[in-house]
Amino acid sequence: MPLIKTAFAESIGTIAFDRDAKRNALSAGLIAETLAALDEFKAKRARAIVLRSAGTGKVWSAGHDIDELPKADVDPLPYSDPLEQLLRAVKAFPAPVIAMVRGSVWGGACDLVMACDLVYGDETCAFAITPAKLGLPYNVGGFLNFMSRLPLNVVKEMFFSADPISADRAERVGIVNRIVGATELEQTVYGMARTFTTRSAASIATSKESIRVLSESAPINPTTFEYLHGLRRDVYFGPDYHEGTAAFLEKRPPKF
Ligand code: LCV
Repeated sequence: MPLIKTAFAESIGTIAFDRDAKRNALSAGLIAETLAALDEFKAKRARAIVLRSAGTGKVWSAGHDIDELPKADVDPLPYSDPLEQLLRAVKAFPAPVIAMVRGSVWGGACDLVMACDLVYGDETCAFAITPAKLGLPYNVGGFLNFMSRLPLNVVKEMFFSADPISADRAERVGIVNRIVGATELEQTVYGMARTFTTRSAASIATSKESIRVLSESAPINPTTFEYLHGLRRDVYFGPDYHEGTAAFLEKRPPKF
């Protein structure tokens, strides 16, 4: 069974997560299909991509597939992690990627939405980043993804509380470009995508790549990187990561 649905019309590629049984958790399989779809749309010279859920359920995506997280004592979010590969592919895609969000967005899926170029949601959308619930250390690229978009106090509220930011606040703090009514969301998103198809693809691709390079240019020296890596190791070798992932799998609240 495919884990995503895709469509291509008017030079716009659509990728819809279709794994509702697991609340569109971003498994390696689902991500592999998504990366293949992005490659196909790149070959077709897509002028815009829409990333959405195939369903109309309460959850856009439950984030990283927790069943696939290493159970302990291993970096849970290494550079090679499929979700990290997807974040880089979205940021490198040579046309705008628009997240169309209905329902709640959790963990790494929130990072994915923040990696998209534009985000539109309806009043049911909500956004949570959840390493504090799983007892795991997020990674440097992920922190920078949030810090380059949101005020630090909002970044800290999200990472410390792991609580969802509701639709109206998400618009106020800048997680989304716009919140529109549920019945207008699709036409708003595809209307913006169609606008991109009438503009210079070369100019847009250069703007997107230049903004990516400049926004990611956070100079840190090797000692600082080693220090940050050491902080992360202390957590993923620690007791909380064991407890956080076990609690989820045993369907009980974690005891930190
Ligand atoms: C695997 C799942 C998942 C899931 N993985 O439905 O940001 S970080 O650092 O934490 C990063 C590592 C990350 O992204 O971690 C994942 C963070 N995600 C979350 O914390 C969300 C966990 N899920 C939930 O809180 C609930 O499932 C929500 C609120 C999303 C939906 O609740 P709902 O009551 O609608 P269930 O909880 O009953 O889930 C339905 C099925 O989906 C599985 C879950 O185990 C269940 O499977 P079974 O029916 O086989 O029991 N599922 C949900 N999320 N991230 N599997």
